[in-house]
Amino acid sequence: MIRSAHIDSFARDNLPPRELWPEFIFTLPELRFPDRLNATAELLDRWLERGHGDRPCMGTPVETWTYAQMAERVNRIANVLTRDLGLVPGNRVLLRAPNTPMMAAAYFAVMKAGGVAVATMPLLRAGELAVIVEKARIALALCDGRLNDEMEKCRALAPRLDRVVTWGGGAGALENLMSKPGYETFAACDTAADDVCLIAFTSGTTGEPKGTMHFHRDLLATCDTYGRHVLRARAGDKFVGSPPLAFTFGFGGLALFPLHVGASTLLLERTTPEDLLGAIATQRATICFTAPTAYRAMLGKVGDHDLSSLRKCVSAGEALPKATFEAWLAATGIKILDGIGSTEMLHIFIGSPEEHIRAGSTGRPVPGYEAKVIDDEGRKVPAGTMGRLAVRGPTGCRYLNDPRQRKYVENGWNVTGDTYVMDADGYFWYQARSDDMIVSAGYNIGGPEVEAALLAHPAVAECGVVGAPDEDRGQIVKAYVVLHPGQVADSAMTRALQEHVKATIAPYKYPRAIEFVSALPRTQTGKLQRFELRRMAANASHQKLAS
Ligand code: 3UK
Repeated sequence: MIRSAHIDSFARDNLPPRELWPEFIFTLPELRFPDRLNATAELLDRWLERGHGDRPCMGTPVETWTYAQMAERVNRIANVLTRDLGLVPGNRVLLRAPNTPMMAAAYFAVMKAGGVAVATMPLLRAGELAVIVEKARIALALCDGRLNDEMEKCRALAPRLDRVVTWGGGAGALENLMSKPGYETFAACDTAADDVCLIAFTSGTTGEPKGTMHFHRDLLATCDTYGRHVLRARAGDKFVGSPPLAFTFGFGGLALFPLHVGASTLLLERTTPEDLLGAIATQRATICFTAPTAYRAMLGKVGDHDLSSLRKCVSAGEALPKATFEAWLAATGIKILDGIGSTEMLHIFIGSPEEHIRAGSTGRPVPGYEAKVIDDEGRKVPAGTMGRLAVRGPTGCRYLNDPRQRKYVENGWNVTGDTYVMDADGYFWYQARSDDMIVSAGYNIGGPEVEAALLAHPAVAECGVVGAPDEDRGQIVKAYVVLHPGQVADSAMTRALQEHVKATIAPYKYPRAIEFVSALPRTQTGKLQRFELRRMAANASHQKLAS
């Protein structure tokens, strides 16, 4: 084993036992990492050594930090952490902020100092923050002053959180500490490639959140697989997007991938479809990371904005319906790169570059990863057969002290909880989350397939499809539909949508029940909350039985 730089061994001590780790694969030559590796040194400091210091690195619509400025802020924060706040390698640091350059700088500073960054979504409340503080044994937090109220409430609930240092909006204690002379340089902690540098909590829709632990080398591995082989960004690119930096989709897409190629990133605090479109147009962004719903919501307004700078669009978090892919291509000339990733795997592990895309499919495994579809016993099923998705590669699941490790990792493979079909050409077709499959009169039906069919109807803006309890069929397919403005939610519309689905996919999959709603319940990472729709559907069925 490589010598760890961690003095505080909590993260290492709470890794799952070795026999429960997934198998890690490093066959690509670019994945042969040295034993000693600090992700911040690789992603940021390297650019200064190469004379790239004056190039733009991170910005907002009103200011831009160069690589040199970013590196200096990171050094100053790292000095504050180690000299003023007593951080020793291995200590966890909670980060709480909207997407801003300071949030990114704090992330890189914690890792540069050998600490473990635990970033949290801005919308989390004190009770949820306290669970994270307890699970990851956190004594120190860096927080954007504007979000400090909830942080202080959290401190009352979780007394082990000893110190909260804020920046911006108000006292700005962090800036004061950062301004000390001599703090502009900082030698990166000599971390091992397999020292933990990040604990990312899952935005789990049910149950306690799980902490997923990632090593310094994992951050580079995702850049050298997805970044290098699928995204293929260039130094001149300007990234933009909506996912929070606390979500690994956002951390990869808005921090790791741009820095890995020396590009720049535009961080937005508000990311409505209008905000995103406006930012792309006025700031001339070239690569956009967001969720399928956001692409759908932007579609209606694409004509009002100059998107000529845009050259790549990435979609993840949920399946990208074929109708959205095609409408976006027609409107912008860009083929959206769909890709499935997970917090456990750090980032995207299946997804194809533009020239290999098959609309409606997630794509083929990212170079460096292997994927297969397995049955309930873990045996590989033939092409064309539905089953559970299993993957392995240079990154993988290591939960922080959690019995659910045994569920995610089977025989060295990461089992994501998704039902997939692989076709004869090796393309992976998403069906549903495994526990979301609808079983109606003996048929297995994936809600997303019905959603994709409904979305191809011009009246439909958004929809969610789940199983509703039914006496005769066990479950029936029920659709919750948000119509475009001006469309009428009546029985004629219900029939029209049902006929449309029957004409698009196998008729037995059509939604026997349709309910029109004004909005769909979503998680903080933008995912449809199917359990909430199922709860609504179950309530509605019970009411019907009772009446
Ligand atoms: C689902 C998808 C179909 C799937 C994530 C990119 O979403 C991310 O991480 P989470 O831990 O959720 C993982 C689960 O989300 N999913 C994600 N992408 C797709 N389903 N098509 C897709 N393209 O159920 C997966 O198991 O929140 C995504 C990068 C980093 C991430 N953390």
